[in-house]
This record gives sequence, structure tokens and C-alpha cells, in this order.
Amino acid sequence: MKKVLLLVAILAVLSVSAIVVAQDTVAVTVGPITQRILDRGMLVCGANNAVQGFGFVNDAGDFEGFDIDICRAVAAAILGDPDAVEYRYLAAAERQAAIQSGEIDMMSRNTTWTLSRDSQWGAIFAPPTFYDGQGVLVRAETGITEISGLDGGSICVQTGTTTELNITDYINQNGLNIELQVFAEANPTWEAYVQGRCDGFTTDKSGIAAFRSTAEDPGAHVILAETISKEPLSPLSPQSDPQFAEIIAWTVYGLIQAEELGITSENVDTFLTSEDPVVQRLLGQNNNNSGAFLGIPNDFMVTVIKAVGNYGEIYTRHLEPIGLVREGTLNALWTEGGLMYSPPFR
Ligand SMILES: N[C@@H](CCC(=O)N[C@@H](CS)C(=O)NCC(=O)O)C(=O)O
Repeated sequence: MKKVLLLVAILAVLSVSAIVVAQDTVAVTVGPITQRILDRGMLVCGANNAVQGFGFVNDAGDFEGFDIDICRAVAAAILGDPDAVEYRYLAAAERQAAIQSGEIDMMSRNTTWTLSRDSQWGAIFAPPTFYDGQGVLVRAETGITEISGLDGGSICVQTGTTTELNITDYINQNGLNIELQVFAEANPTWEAYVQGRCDGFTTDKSGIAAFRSTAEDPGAHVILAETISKEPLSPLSPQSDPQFAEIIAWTVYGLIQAEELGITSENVDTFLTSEDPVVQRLLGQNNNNSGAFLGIPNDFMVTVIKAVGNYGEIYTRHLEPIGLVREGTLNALWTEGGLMYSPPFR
């Protein structure tokens, strides 16, 4: 009997300490960029203005797209308001200066994560939101089926991009004679191709899908099958504030984790009383720390999911209309053979 009582006493002590651990408060000092965002009540996000589906200005004059929703998600996470964002359009070659000058808090603009950008721009890249690769578009009437078919011809390309570097490597490595016509901005690059000044147009395959969707007859243009590079597209922020970078990273992970758990903008409220500890930790419910670890509202993911939906909702809303099929690609959830994977929220 004494032994049983002792066991009960030990269990009681253990369960009390378990609760104490779960209720532990965490002291987080927010970094200088997070503080600046809180002080001005606004996130300044570097964005694209001409890439349909990803970052563009719609008919109402507002920034819209997949990358834009990442800015909105971060504003919702920190400020509770997805609309508290000021967008700064950045041409490709303006990106380095924008990150280094402190002109923007973060960038979400079809930007490839590379070693030199990490180190020389002084950036911290968040997990990729879209795994991409570079391709080439040609007019269907040419009958060209591979890049080598453009030998003796020309390709339109935008400067200040990994695109320009990769296609130069590809041409040299394959001993091709292809003239590159180089432009500073996306629209003139596309227009030159459309007007027939180049035989091909090259950029990330996502960007090709975006521009092709704006063509008078998208079916008149063919995306060649070859993928000549890896283009992991990620949001990024300055190295001066690793704490802010963590907020961006875990907001992206949260969008992916929400999709894995089936939590959407429509049903998130029904998950607030879920007894699944994995759900409770993501949503910061039942004394579990979530946003508290990041110095932001503990239930930040509830606000984020309500504002923009989970990763899959964002993808479907913006990228299906431009013809980007997700199934079977690297952008599928890891549970479906893709690379979209969140570390544990705990
Ligand atoms: N992912 C590549 C390419 C990104 C890029 O800037 N692509 C062009 C063509 S789709 C673009 O978005 N241009 C928009 C602009 O400069 O207005 C990179 O990070 O360098």
C-alpha cells in the first residue's frame, strides 16, 4: 500500500512539473528590424511588379501574387495585419543594394538563393517557397525542341539575374553560337521576344509560365523540356537581424505545416480546440509556446492562416491560374514526394 501511495505521489509531482514546463514563459529580445517594423506598424517588403502569379500590380493598382502573400504572412505574424505592408518594386539588379542599404526589411521576389548572395549581399535566406529551374521559351512555329536548336539565333534575357549567368555558362559549355540580347527589366525583355527580336526567351520556368500566360496566344509558345539550373526561390532579409530572419523562416514553415495538418483559412477556428498536440503547438494553444519563442503573438499562425491560407491555398490561388501544376513537382509536400517540409514546432 505504501508503495502505491509513493508511486501516486511521484506521478503527481511529475505531472505538476510537466505542466510547469509547458507553461514556462520565454524571454525574447526582438531584433532591430523586428523592432523597427513594430515601431512603424508597417513591414517594408521588396517585391516584383511584373511577374503574373508571383508579384505584379493588379488592375486595382495593388501588389498581388504568391510572393506578395509571403510579405502579407510576415506582416500578419508580427503586426496581426496582412495589409500593413509597404511594397518597394525592385528590378533584378537593384536587389543587392536594397538588402544592404536597409531600405527594405525583407524581400520576397522570385530570388534565387545562392552562395554569393548569402555572403556578398549579407542576406539570410528563408526556406525556399518555390523550387524552380531555368528554362527557355520558343515560338511553336519554329519547331525547335531543344536549346541547341537555337544555335545561330538569339535569346532575350534580363541582366542582374542568375538567368544571365546560367545561360552564358550553358552556351559556352555546349559550344553554341547564340547571341544574348540583354535588358534591365522584365517587361522589355518579354516584349523584345514577343516582337520577334529574339528567337528565345529565358528565365526561371516559373517566370516563363507567368509571361507566357500574358501572351495573346499562350499555345503559340513552347517551354523547352530542358532545365539548365537549380533556382531555389526564397524570401530574404539582412544579416543584421537574425531574430527577424527566424520569424520569416518559421512563418514559411508554419504555412507548410498547416497544409500538412489540413488546416486552412476556412477551418482554422475548428482546430483551436484540437486535442492533437502537434496542432496545439503550431497554433500556440493550450499553454504551448509558439510565437512566444519568436517574440511575436503566441498564436501568430492562427492570424497568418486566416489572412493568407496555408501553403497549398497560396499556391492554388496564384499559381494554378498561370498553369503551374504542383503535383509530382519539388513543390509538393514531402508527404507527397516533394520538398516542402517543416521542422517540428516545439
Ligand atoms: N531567380 C532569378 C531571376 C529573377 C528575376 O529577376 N527574373 C526576372 C524575369 S522573370 C524578373 O523577375 N524580372 C522582373 C523585373 O525586373 O521587373 C534570380 O534570382 O536572379
